[in-house]
Amino acid sequence: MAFHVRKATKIIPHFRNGMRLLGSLRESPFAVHKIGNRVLGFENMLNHLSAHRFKSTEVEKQIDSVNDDRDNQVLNFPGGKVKFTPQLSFVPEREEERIPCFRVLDDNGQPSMYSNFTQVSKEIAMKMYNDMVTLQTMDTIFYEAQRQGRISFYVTSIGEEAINIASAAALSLDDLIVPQYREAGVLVWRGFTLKEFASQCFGNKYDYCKGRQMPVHYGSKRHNYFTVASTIASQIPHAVGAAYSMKMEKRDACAVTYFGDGGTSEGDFHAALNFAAVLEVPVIFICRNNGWAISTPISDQFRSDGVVVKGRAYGVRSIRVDGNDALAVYNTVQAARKMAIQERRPILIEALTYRVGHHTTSDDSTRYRPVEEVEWWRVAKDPVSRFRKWIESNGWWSDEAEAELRSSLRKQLLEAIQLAERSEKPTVADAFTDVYDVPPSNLDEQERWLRKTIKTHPQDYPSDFPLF
Ligand SMILES: Cc1ncc(C[n+]2csc(CCOP(=O)(O)OP(=O)(O)O)c2C)c(N)n1
Ligand SMILES: [Mg+2]
Repeated sequence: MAFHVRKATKIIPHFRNGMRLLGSLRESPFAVHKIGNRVLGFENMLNHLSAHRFKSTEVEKQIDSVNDDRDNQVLNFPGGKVKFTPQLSFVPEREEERIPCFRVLDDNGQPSMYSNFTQVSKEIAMKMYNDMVTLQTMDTIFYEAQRQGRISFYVTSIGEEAINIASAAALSLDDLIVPQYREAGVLVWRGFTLKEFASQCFGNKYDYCKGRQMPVHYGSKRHNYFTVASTIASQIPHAVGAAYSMKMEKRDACAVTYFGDGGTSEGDFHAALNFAAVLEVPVIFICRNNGWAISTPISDQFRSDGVVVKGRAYGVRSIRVDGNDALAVYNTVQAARKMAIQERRPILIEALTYRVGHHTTSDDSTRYRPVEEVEWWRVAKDPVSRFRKWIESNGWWSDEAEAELRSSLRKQLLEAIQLAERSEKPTVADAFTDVYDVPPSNLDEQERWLRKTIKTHPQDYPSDFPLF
């Protein structure tokens, strides 16, 4: 302890002197410094000292403009010229007009005649509808299975089908998905089968995670879909890191991360946006602003005009879109992807929607929000029926096709569930593998304890888990 105190008292004055030196250097932007035979300006010196970073055009522009301050009406400050003003005025906390929301289809599924949207082909539109109904049906049946005690937990995406499916439709399989937990539809779009969904929820031996995760924590390397992280917002910086590596490899792809309104209150969201802007990486941030973070309404989450405005604070191009309009989401994500990849820049999308279901099967939302509010969104704002009206008006869909699709999906899902339920569970040994190359001694010890406990109390151990 004494050692640490002594060391600290020695270090602090050096630290202070260092800071003073940096401060005085900052005050004199024209100061020059010698390193070896090279004479460097202050900004160049900082650049020289900083760790190597992948080429970033913005930063270079900034450095070039530092010594070019000839007009005393402006301050030539890193980042661009700043005009002086004699007015003492603060930047308002929000604009009077809220940021508008991009929409293509109205509530009756009719496209706005003024919208400059890109038409989707019949083939894509039919797959979008098919997959939205698949997600809806899957949610209904897995939810019932949880209520019957057959699986331990479930999360639905009810009300958010358009964000799930239309965003996935606008992406390429090469784009890496870094999800939260309410985006199973992206996997539906990418071809994760009903059997794969059911195996994960039942934690059987076909589950890629071998039963070591809660239900709905899907992940699939084959589908370029990172395993679900339900530690809120922790996935957002991961997506930025992945996008940075894609930039270095000059890949024709981007990283796409999803999160909720609640996630934007975590530090990880802010750090991620800032890193993404500064490093200029091809990442799309998709915020599903569904009004609630479990029982916390957005009015208790932030006082800004939602999430879209936060992009500007970090220098991230942003847009607000109607998350219940599949055509608007599709167009938005398609345009965002193009900009992200071609211009190597992050894009923030705030999709306005509503969480129609309870937060999870562990929640009862009637305790904290009016049932009428839920009903209004469920009936008047349903994204699936809005899209259906549009495909019907194009002559692509009928009542018969609808009945056939829903009954076929129900049958396939019930079969998938029965199969997953009957399949063997992973072994006890699997609980201890896949993390360490050589398991540490404490893990071996825990396995021995577990096996001993099972031997001593066999009646407390589920009989369908093989020991080896
Ligand atoms: C770091 C962290 N804090 C708290 C929780 C508990 N928690 C689980 S979901 C959730 C709300 C998230 O809301 P939001 O981000 O809006 O997503 P939504 O569920 O609405 O899709 C919270 C607080 C958690 N999982 N992780
Ligand atoms: Mg939310």
